[in-house]
Amino acid sequence: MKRVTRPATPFEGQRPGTSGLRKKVSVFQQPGYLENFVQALFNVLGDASGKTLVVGGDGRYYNRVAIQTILRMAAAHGYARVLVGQGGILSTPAMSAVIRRRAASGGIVLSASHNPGGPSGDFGIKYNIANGGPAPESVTEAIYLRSREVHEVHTVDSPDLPLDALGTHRLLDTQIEIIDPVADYCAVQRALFDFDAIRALFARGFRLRLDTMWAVGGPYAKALIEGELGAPAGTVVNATPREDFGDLHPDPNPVNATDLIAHMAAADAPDMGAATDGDADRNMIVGRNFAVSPSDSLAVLAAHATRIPGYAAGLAGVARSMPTSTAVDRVAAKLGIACYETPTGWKFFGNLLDAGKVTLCGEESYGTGSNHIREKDGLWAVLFWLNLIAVTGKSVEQLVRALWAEHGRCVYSRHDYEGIPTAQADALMRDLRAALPGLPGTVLAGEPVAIADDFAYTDPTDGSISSKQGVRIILRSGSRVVFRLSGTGTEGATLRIYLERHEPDPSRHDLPAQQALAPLVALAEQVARVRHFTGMDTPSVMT
Ligand code: G16
Repeated sequence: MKRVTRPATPFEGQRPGTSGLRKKVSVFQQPGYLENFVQALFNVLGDASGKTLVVGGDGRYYNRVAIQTILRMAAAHGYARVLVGQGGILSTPAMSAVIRRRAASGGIVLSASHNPGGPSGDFGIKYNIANGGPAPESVTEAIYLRSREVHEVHTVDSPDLPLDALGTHRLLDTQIEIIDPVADYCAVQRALFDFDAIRALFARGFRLRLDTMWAVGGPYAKALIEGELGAPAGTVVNATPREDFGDLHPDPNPVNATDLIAHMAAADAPDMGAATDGDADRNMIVGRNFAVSPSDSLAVLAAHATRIPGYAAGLAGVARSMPTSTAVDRVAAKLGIACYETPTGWKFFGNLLDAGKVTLCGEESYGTGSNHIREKDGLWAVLFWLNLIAVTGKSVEQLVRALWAEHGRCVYSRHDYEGIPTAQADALMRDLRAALPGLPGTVLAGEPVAIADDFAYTDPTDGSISSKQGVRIILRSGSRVVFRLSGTGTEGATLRIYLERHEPDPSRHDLPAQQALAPLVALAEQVARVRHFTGMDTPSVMT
C-alpha cells in the first residue's frame, strides 16, 4: 500500500447548492469528478493530523464506490481515524449524532436526500462541520473556489476495505473503524422522549404506519419503533434500504408517498401515518385521512414541547425558513419566545442552535428538528408526535385543529415548476426583481401590497449576510407569495412558488387549500408571468 499523487483537471460547476453538491450519478461517475471535489474539500480543511472524520451515506447507488474513494483520500491526507457506518450506511441525522457524540472534526455525507436514486438517478456529497451540521456558506463557497484549481489528487493505492462487518482496519497510518450506524442515533432519541409512554401507547393498540420509502430510515425505525418501543412487526414498511429506492421518489409528501396517503384514507386506517425520505432527515405526518402540513407540524411541536421530557424546561426560541408558514410565529408570540426567519437551507439554523437562541426549527420542505443534533431529523419528528399523542390522548387531527382554533389556520401550499430551462427561470426572476420597487401600495388580489422585496438575512451571531434568498410579495393582511429557484435539483431549474394566507374564521378552515389560495395563484401569474416563462399551464407538483 502506498501513497500516490495523480495529476488532475478541474471540473466546472462543483458549487454546492442548498445542501451539498448534487448531480446525476453519471456526472459523478466521470473519472476524477468525485476525487476533484474531495481534494478541494481536504485542501480547504487543511491539516488532518490527530483528527477524526465520519463517512457514510443513504445507501443509494454509487454510495459504496464513493466511500472507498474517500477512505483512500482521507488516509493520504493523514486523518488519525475515520468512522464509517456499517455497509456504508449513515442517515443524515445519524451522521450528525455520530460527529457530536464522538467529537469528530467533521463528516462526509453521501446522499442526494429526497432526490431519486439508481444508475439514472441522483447522487450527492455534503460536508458537515464539528457541530454536526451542514457546512456554512463560507465553507461551501471556499470548496467551490478550490475545486476550480485542483491540479493533483492525493490518494492511496490499496484494495477496497470490507464495509459490511464491524471492525477496525488500517490504511497507512489511518485507523478505519466500521461502526454500528444505529447505536449513537438511538441513544440521542432515548434521552429526549418518554419511551415508556410511547411503549404504553402501542401496548394499548395504537396503530402506526411508518413508510421509510425503501431508504435509509428503515433500519433506524425498525430498531426504535418495532424494537425498543414494541410496535407490532409490519408497523415500519418499505424498510429495507435499496440502491434505487424501489425506483420510487423517496420524498415524503402527499404526491410521492401515495401508498401511505391511500392507507390513511382507508376505512380501517391506522391512527397515525408517517414517512421519511432518502436520507431520513425529512418527515411527513398524516392523521386518519388528514395530511399535516410541515409548517403546522412545526407549530404543533412548538406549542406542546414542554410535555416532552427533553424540552420540559421550555424553548429558548424557534426558527423557520422564510418560505415556511407563519404558524410557528403565532405560537412563539403566545409563548413569549423569539422566532427567527432564515433563508432556505438547514445550514442557516446551525449558528442559532449553537448560540442557544433556538431549540426547535423547521421548514416547509418537510423538515423539522431541534438542538439535539444539527440536522433535521425525520424519525425524531415521528417520536415527538407519538410522545405527544401518548401524553395528551389527542389524535393527530385533534392536535392540528386545536392549533387552528387558537391561532387561525395558515393555509399553505407550494407549487413547483420542474425542469424548466435555466435561462427562462433566470429571466423570470430577473423581471420579477425589476418589478419589485413599483409594487408596494398597488392593489393585488384585492389588497394593497405591503412589502415587495428580495429576502436578505443577516446572521445574528456572526453578522454574515446572505442576499437574494427569495422574492416576497406580502399583502396588508399578511397573505404572501414567495418565489425562489430550488438549489437541490439536477435538471434545468425548478421554480418554487410558496403561497400562504391566514384564515381566522373556523367555519372556513376546511376549505380546500388550493381553493382558498386561488387569488394568490392569480397574483403570482400576474406579477411573474409564470406561464410565459415556464411554458407550463400548471405546476408539476403541488404540496
Ligand atoms: C434540502 C435542505 C433544506 C431545504 C430543501 C429544499 O433538504 O437541507 O434546508 O429546505 O433542501 O431546498 P430547495 O428549495 O433549494 O430545493 P434535503 O432534504 O434535500 O437535504
